[in-house]
Amino acid sequence: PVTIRLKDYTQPDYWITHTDLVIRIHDDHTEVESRLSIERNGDGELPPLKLDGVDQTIIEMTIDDVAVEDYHYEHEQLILQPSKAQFVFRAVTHIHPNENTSLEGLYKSGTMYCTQCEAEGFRKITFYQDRPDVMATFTTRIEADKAAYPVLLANGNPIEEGELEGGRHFATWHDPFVKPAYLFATVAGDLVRQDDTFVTRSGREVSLRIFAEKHNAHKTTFALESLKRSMKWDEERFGREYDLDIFMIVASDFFNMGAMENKGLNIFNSAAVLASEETSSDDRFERIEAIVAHEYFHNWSGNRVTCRDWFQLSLKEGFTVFRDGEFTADMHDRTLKRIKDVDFLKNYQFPEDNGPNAHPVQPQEYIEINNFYTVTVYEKGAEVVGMLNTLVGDELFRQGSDLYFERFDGMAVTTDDFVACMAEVSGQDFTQFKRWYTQAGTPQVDIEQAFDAQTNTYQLTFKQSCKPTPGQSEKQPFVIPVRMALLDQSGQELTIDCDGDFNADTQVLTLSQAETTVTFRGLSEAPVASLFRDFSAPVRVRFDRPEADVLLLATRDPNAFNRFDAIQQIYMDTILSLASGAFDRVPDAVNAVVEAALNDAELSHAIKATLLRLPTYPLLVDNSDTIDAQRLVAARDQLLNHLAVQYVDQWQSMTQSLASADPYRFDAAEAGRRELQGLSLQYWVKAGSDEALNYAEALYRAANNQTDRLNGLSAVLKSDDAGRKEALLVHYYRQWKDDTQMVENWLSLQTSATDVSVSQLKDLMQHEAFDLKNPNKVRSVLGGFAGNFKSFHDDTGEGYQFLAEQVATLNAINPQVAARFIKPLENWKRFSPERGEMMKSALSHILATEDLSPDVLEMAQKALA
Ligand code: B3K
Ligand code: ZN
Repeated sequence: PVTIRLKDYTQPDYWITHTDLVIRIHDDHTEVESRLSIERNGDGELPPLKLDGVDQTIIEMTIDDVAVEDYHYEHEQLILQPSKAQFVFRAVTHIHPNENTSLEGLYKSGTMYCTQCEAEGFRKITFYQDRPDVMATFTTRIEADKAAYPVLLANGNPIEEGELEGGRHFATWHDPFVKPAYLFATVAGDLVRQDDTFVTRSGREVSLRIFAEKHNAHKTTFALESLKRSMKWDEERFGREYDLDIFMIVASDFFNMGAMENKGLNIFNSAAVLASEETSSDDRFERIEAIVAHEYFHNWSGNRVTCRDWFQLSLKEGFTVFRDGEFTADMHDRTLKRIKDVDFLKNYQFPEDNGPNAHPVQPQEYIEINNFYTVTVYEKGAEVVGMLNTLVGDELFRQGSDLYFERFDGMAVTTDDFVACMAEVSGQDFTQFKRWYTQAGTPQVDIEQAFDAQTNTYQLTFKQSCKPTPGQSEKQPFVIPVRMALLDQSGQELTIDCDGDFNADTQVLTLSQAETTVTFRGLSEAPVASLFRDFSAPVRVRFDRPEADVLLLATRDPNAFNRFDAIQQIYMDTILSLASGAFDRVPDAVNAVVEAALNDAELSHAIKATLLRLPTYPLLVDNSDTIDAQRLVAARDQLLNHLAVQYVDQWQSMTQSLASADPYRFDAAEAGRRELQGLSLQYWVKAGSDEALNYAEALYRAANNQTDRLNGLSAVLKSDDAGRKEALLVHYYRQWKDDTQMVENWLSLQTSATDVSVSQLKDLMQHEAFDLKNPNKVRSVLGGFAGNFKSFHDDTGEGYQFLAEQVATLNAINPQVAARFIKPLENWKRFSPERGEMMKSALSHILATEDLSPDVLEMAQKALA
């Protein structure tokens, strides 16, 4: 396999200005006829034309209607020599969607045909310059049997439809907006649809349609409502209006990721779009709303303005994640959204940045681009955009965004172009800031404080450093915005007067040196610094300070995010100290913060739940040097038990008082109530009474919505009552076996919410509900298991080998999905040597597999390096 490098980027030799496709679907093959209007880029001698193409049988090729005889095919490219600078290349090829288990290109999902082209799937449909800087208008005609595939869709606006011989029919779509091939989509199926309309702010009426196979058809309303909210919000917050006459979403049961922003025709993983209160938990509702918004927002940040090359992926993904985050914050609860996002970042991105696959937000090289749709490119990328927002302020950020969309509309550009717009509107120089795009690794900020009662001054010294990452041994200092306050002993914010680079309007102190000392004046007593409020920069902070300071923040910081952060720090230190043997019991400080949270009448239910939840295993692993996995499990359990027993009366009364018989409503307040009830119930059950278990079972059985049902069921699954667990799982499957999303949940509950052994996993994979060709099912079982810290890291280590075997099998079916399951093994160096060896040997097993795809090869090689 070849390594592609950013520094080798050159423009293509030819442009494709218009792409005309006819796709003829037949049962045993699909015929694709393409007419590409091609133009030389530049002048001088005509270079060869190189078109990407894989898994196609060539039937016919012409240039300006003359048959092409002279061509060759190497390294997955068709190479031919044009004799003119402008011509029409026509190709007729055959492909086999029914055999396409990679779910990339055109493939069969259940009863329908659909496509996935990002990043490089279009080359599986027709020969093309399959790169994002080649942008064309598209006309797509699709033909299929009318009875089996009554619905025929493609990008753009519908322009014609009609009957054909032999019971077939066709539809033609035209997309007037230039786009790269990765945004192409087409769908043929027997689909049910739900319609609506949206009137844009300039008064254009847009038809909205959501399509699903019949078995999924009753679950589209919530996504449609989410779509309308997204369209309105993007007009108001970012001034972005929709452009085509129609916007469509199609739900597919077989899908490699969450969803895809194809122009005017988004295709979604069913699990990321279909919702009903009976089958979707509150978390799922929120996630669906966010994904619908995310894909819709791509219409501007991604489609109208796209990426020059795949190294610029974060240009669209980081920015769009930032945009969908703002949307969710506006729709629900800003602090809660921030807490969840940061938790996600620390759980997934920090470990990535701290492991063998660490890469910059703008990677410098790749073998398989699909491996770079990572939490670094997406979530850290969004943090980087967020820091730009923090540095320029909301108003200038909006101006910069407007400038970006205007200046680059219809173009394929770079992250530099984006930052340049922010620099231009603000007059700030972001040269140093751009290191966030090019340097991998999470910076660490070490902080020291000193108070001088003589001069009434307080000093903070910040030292930043960043550990080496693969290929980058030296790091230059980052620009780090520190949103901050100084608190007095009652938690009141003091006025800041200092000699640092401090912006009084935004309360942001900006660090740009390796070491910075800031002196704060006019303080009669030592303040407590509340730093990195709302997580103003994606850094690790080390600040050894008196326990009293941390307790003040954990109980009184008016910034709820920092309060959460301080409590998490206390939980984390406690668990790690219990695991290492430094503590033999839970310290009083924990009781103090838990009691403060439990008794705080001002807190919303949702925030209270976040304050009472213990840090997850990935976070604990990421914060310790070497891990003895089972001691960590015991330590976390010890704290959980302690809290369960110590506050059992509160857990019981909270569980009972938070019950509600009202009809289900999904909104921030109700979701928060259910979340806190679920958490209290878990603690209550953990304290060990039958009364609690009976309550959990009753909650499950009486539930009229999936959140309550899962709250009850998860509490039971965490208990030792094997008979009850089994009974509820059998009941669940009987009740819901015809509902795809519910079956996926059922699979993942058994692998993630309770202890599970490899032999149980093997049985589960033999169950009628399982299908190795279906990524959602695979994720439910393997993903659930790999995230089940206690079971995955059990003493035998057989889970590692089992996962490796599955990766080897999946490699031949769906390389993209297979490669994702290498991640759970990649941080083997952080575990105790014996365990690390077992994980490593599983990785070696993967690497020894025959016919490894580039996807799996790249990930396994890196993990072992
Ligand atoms: N852009 C797609 C992801 C494509 C992944 C290709 N392996 C979804 C999204 O980020 O919106
Ligand atoms: Zn995206």
